[in-house]
Amino acid sequence: MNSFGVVDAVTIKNGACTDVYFDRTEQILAAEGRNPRVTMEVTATSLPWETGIFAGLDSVIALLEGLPVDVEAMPEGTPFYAHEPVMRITGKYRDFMRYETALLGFLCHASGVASAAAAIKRCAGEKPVLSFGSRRQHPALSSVIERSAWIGGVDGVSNTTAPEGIPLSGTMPHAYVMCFKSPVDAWTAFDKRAPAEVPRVMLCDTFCDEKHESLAAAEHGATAVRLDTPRSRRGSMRAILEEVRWELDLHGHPDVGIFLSGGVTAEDILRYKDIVDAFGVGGAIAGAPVIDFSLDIVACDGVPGAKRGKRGGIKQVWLVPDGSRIVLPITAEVPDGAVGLLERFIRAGTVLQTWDHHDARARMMASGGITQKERD
Ligand code: PCP
Repeated sequence: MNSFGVVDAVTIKNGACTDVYFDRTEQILAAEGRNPRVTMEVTATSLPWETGIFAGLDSVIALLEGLPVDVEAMPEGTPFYAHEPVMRITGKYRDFMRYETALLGFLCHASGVASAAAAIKRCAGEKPVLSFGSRRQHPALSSVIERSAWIGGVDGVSNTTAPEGIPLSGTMPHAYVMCFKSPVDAWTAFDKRAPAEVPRVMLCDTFCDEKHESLAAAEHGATAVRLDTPRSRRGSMRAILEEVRWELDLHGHPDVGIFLSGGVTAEDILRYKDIVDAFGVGGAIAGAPVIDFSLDIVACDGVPGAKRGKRGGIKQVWLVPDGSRIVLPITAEVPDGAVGLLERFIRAGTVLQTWDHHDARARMMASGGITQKERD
């Protein structure tokens, strides 16, 4: 454990980051000489949206590599539905049981962020969505959050620890503007000093009315104005946005875009996307509800069966040529032309596939991603 309260990677890899009931179970099973060969599947029985986007597999593979287990899973970026197994692990139970806590944590969190990002991006359509929310979670999770948001389809992220190749976005905080005598001084200095490739998105709500600050920013080099209007001032955000757009157009700045941030939700995006050019989304992505995955035995010493509430037997999720999906026992006949979504990633502890977050994002994009907005 380091000084920030972060459990280190070695502790996780050793299986020491676990729930105490696994310690007790392990000891008693060993004393009783029990260690059945099991297959366990990861499923969610309900989702925050009709579809989820699977993420976090990279960490699970790193966790299980070297253990005497086989692992099949959906590749990262694959959409999934409730009751579909997204992963299965086969091996002697005591050889991997204590990793359940960490592996579910990896999948529940990353898939929750990726699913929220995909749902929000679907609402925004062609309008860019940027992940601004790493500050809403423990900083040790920043890279995971940005990676998952990228897999879910956001157009850029703000945290500098994001994995390689993910575009970084963000220009200035309110504190920057307050370091100058006036917003105009702040924008002018930014325009003068910031690298040429950084968009001139000027923050326009620090002291004054959004309309007047936006006009001033447009006259001092802004390519877009960012409105982060405090909740206490948002009588009607729609009216503020329309007024800013009107005045910018009236004064010869139709090309200056409007960027909205500050507590933006999927509903806000649907409400304002006709007038807003890009969105910065924090908590609605970084603080997304986790996917409620569980890991359950579905076969024990060759006998199919599961606990109450779960479906027994080893399964495959088939994508059939008409685009529909079906979950069948692994022993069932393969539907004509169907492709199995669970692929082998580990055989007897050896990792068989490599990929990265860009591959996962491409898979999500090609699949069509989230298929329905938030359920009621
Ligand atoms: C931060 C940033 C975005 C916010 C966070 C996104 O705002 O400017 O607008 O997170 P959210 O969607 O959860 O609100 P502030 O914390 O107000 O920081 P600053 O004034 O420095 O921009």
